[in-house]
Amino acid sequence: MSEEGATATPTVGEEEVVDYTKRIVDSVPYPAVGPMPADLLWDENKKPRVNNVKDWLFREGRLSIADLEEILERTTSIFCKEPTLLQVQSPITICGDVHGQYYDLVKLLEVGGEPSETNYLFLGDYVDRGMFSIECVILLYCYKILYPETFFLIRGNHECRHLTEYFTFKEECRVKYGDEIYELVMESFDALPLAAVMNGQFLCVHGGISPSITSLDSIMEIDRFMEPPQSGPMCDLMWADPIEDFDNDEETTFTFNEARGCSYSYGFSAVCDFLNRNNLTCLIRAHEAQDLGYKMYKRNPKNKFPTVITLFSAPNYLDAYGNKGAVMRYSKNVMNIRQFQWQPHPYWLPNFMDVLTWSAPFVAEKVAEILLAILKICDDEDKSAEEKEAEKLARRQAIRQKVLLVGKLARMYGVLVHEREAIMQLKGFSDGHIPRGLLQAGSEAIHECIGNFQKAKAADRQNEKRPAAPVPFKRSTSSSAALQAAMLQRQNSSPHHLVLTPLGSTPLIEEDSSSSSS
Ligand SMILES: [Mn+2]
Repeated sequence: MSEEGATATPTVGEEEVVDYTKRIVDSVPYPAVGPMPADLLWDENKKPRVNNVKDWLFREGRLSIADLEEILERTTSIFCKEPTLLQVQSPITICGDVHGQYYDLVKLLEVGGEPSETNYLFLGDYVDRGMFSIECVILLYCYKILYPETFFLIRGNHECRHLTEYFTFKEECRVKYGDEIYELVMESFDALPLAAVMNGQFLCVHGGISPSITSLDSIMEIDRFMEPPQSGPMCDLMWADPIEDFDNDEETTFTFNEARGCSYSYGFSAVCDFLNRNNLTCLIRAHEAQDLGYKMYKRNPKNKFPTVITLFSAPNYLDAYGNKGAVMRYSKNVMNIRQFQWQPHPYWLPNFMDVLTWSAPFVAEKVAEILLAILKICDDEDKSAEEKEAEKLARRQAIRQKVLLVGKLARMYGVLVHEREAIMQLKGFSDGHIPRGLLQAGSEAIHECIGNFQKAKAADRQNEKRPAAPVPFKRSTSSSAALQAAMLQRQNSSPHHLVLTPLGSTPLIEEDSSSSSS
């Protein structure tokens, strides 16, 4: 694919023909070809040159399997040494769900500040749904290797085998790097911490609190090195949500979480109880898409500070929600929400489909059209045939039915061809199946299903649930020595005890819309 060796545009007579050795749309940059060269990736101290990595992945480049294995193994061993409940300090940028939106993650890092100069905490859900999940993992892990003491990642509900297999990440790994890399990523996920306390004041998790967690010590006691179970404290930290009527209902503590099909929904009173008991100001969590990228819940009457804040950092989630992304900056006791808009990204066919599979409906439409034409001819010729009247009628009837059927088929393929992208988006929402009857209902019905935030959210609702066919409650069967050592050590050691140093004064919230960028 070298552009240098291209010859002059060949001509036929006077007419110019397209030269396929040249770039047709030369404003689109060339993708990065081949694995990233080692000297571009590693510096002399064998640390990743993270800006090179960021650019290389941005240009759709890949790493060599060996380099990627090294990144994954080194990151896993760092995670293994971290406690289940991290202690992080401001100035810090806290981020919600990323969901494989690499081009938005690059934007997030611009908005949130240079990781060499500020601390970071990501609240999980790095993978699935978006088509650039492995790129997100690679970039975040490179930062982790570079800044292990200031750049932090905790586990979201998507960081597990069960969901990555049900959604897109496993297939993405298979297509881009192979199954062994997928397994190594899963082992790194098994080692991720589950929660963090920022400045001794804010509890940060992916989902929320749990009826089986009453103190911060009980988070530290969780043996986390495993595929997450379907219930219990570890599950709740990653899956729980605030109840729907959080701001008005002061009675409810915990109810079964219907929307997720597992874990709990927690009410204002449960949160206040937990915060007061543990001398905390606020619960910061992610896990739910927000139109503005964040949501502040009912304030604590004691300090007028929101009891819960949701952060969501995947703008225009699934290319359909039209939402903003947001991160939280916390510095010198001032909280500042920074919103950002979605960025354009390269196009992948759904489920990383190849172009031949994708174009099959075009071929089918044409074949159906040809069949239809032939059958019509047969039908016309039939009129002149000298057969008995009854036989004639029966044959006609049979042929008419075939014509009708093929005609219906042709119409369906027609809709498929013309509305293929909208349909692909819908299939992405509904586990690869097109809702029954939608193809025959035509274009308008299809576009009705892809609309604004509320409509997209409603269409996507079933994907918020924990997928059925639960995996057996299993301990990580890691081959990684670091992971095994960490598991053994945690089994044998008694939990650490936290010393909290509350800052005394109540932090301020600074509303900031000027930092919104396009
Ligand atoms: Mn989530």
